[in-house]
Amino acid sequence: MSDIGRWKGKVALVTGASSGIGRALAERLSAEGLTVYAAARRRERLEELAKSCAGIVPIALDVREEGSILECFERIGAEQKGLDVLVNNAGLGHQESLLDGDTERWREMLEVNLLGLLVCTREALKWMKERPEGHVFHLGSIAGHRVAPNSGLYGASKYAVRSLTESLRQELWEANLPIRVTSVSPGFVETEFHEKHFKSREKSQALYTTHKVLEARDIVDQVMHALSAPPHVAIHDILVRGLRQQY
Ligand code: NJP
Repeated sequence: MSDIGRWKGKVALVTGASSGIGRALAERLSAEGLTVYAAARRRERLEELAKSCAGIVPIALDVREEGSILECFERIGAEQKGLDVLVNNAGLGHQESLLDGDTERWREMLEVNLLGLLVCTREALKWMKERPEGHVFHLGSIAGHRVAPNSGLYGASKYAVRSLTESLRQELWEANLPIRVTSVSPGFVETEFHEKHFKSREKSQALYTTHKVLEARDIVDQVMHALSAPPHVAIHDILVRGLRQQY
């Protein structure tokens, strides 16, 4: 039977919690009684969030800096002696052509969407092993399921996230660890993502009028569904799009 109650009192880390899906997830997990370390670079946003939600602990994190990730986990380890849930949500998608794209923007996508996710996962697992049950979530993308126009390196990074999800599952199986891993691949969700993607507020707003796109809480519902599944049930791969999203 599904049971979110068993996570009450447990500890979660959500990366990219200063906006969009990450913020909504931090709010929901704290409402379910978890202590949530809400991590991102924009600290003032996190502090504001912590003021309105008991159980949220703001923590500065730049996933492009290994030192910053290590500091974050040192603090969680010192304060909690373990970690039960990791949500690798920090991510971004610049629209950069493969023909003449900017190397620094390619690098940022690779470092945030992939390297940061890898280092956070490795460090989290050290603490999760101390717990009777653990769950790692990777925020992937529908762009990791089919090659869409202009998805370029962003799509490639999200294909890699799916591949890493399965590789991690296999390694956890080999190690006989009671830790589940789930990749959640959204279609269009109204957050700050598209404004950065298009470098234009108008274009992002125009996208949201083409059909009823997903809301951050729709993705939160998917995460909660996988988290609350009984311990022997591993929901591995979730793809969710708005009903009227064409591709
Ligand atoms: O986007 P947004 P979403 N270090 O822009 C953080 C995937 N997705 O919620 O550091 C640490 O509102 C940034 O924090 P800050 C997408 O690929 C989305 O939609 O303060 N954190 C912010 O909190 C991503 O993996 C859609 O700037 C860093 C967060 O990331 C996930 O969903 C569709 C960071 C981004 O919040 C959440 O994106 C899809 C760094 N260096 C997949 N750089 C969609 N929205 O339609 C960024 O298929 N962040």
